[in-house]
Amino acid sequence: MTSTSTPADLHASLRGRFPDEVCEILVRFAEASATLRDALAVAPLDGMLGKTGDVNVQGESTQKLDERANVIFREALALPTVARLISEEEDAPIELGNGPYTCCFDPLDGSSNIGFASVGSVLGVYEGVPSDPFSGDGIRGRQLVAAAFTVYGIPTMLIVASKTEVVSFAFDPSDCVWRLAAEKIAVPAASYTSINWTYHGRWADHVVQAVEGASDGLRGRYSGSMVEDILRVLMAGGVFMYPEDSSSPNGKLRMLYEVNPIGFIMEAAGGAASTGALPVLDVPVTSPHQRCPFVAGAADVVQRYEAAYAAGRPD
Ligand code: AHM
Repeated sequence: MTSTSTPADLHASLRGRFPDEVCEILVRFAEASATLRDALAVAPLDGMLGKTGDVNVQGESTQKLDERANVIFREALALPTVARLISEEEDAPIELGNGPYTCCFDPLDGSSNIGFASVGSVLGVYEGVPSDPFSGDGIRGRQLVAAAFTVYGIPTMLIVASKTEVVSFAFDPSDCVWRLAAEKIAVPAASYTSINWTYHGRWADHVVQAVEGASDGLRGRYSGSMVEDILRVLMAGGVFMYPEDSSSPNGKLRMLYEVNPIGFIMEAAGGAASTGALPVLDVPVTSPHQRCPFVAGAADVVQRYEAAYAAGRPD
């Protein structure tokens, strides 16, 4: 379904699906995404491609656009209803106040593709996070009340999920607004398998069996930007996998602002998201940048992965 959408209409499309305060957070995320889209579009012309020379808390070289994106989202999401922000680009949580929500974001996902291919942004909105978030049992993905991600490609897409529904918006550059593109998105039957096969030699035997079992009969597509690969899985069916390997024993992707928001969106679209052993949304997160293995997509394919993983796993 297509309909016109002004910024107010974006808010109206989200109202009814979310409390007003969550709508406001999601609208801010959409507006910040539009700002970042503009910056990405002219980056080859204005000296914004390339590295800063700094290394972030993950040990990765920071690019100029990573820093720019972080500032854009940090400023946009600093609302009175938000108690803290947790960003991939910040060492520690940014404490803001006593609001009910904790916003976790990856300002620029797929950094290695900046200037070459699609990149994106990811947001998770958590509720009920204690004032000392990583004490005790930590945070769980089940505390998410909303999640969203943007893919800066052609088209530029915004995907937004509540616990029960996934909707998409496309950015219309002719008048710079987000227009409703699709409602009630459901992961279709599997088509594509999305994984970095060059890591095959680093996988344990049970991971090899699980990856090959899940991929059986599917066609390979992998971009190096999770957001792009996840958008394909959501719209065209299949599975995205970033399992543990000998170089990354807990996988690469971070739970609070990558794995959990995407897992929440997959479950809301009727799919599934797993570490291989259990749903990602049930894993306790006890540090801001905690990682976990990640398999997300059509429920039957994820179940196939889990079954092969359990059967082959050493005791
Ligand atoms: P980033 O936060 O540095 O962009 O890393 C996350 C990205 C994902 O978008 C993508 O799925 C993955 O890293 C690709 O990693 P690899 O190059 O190991 O396949």
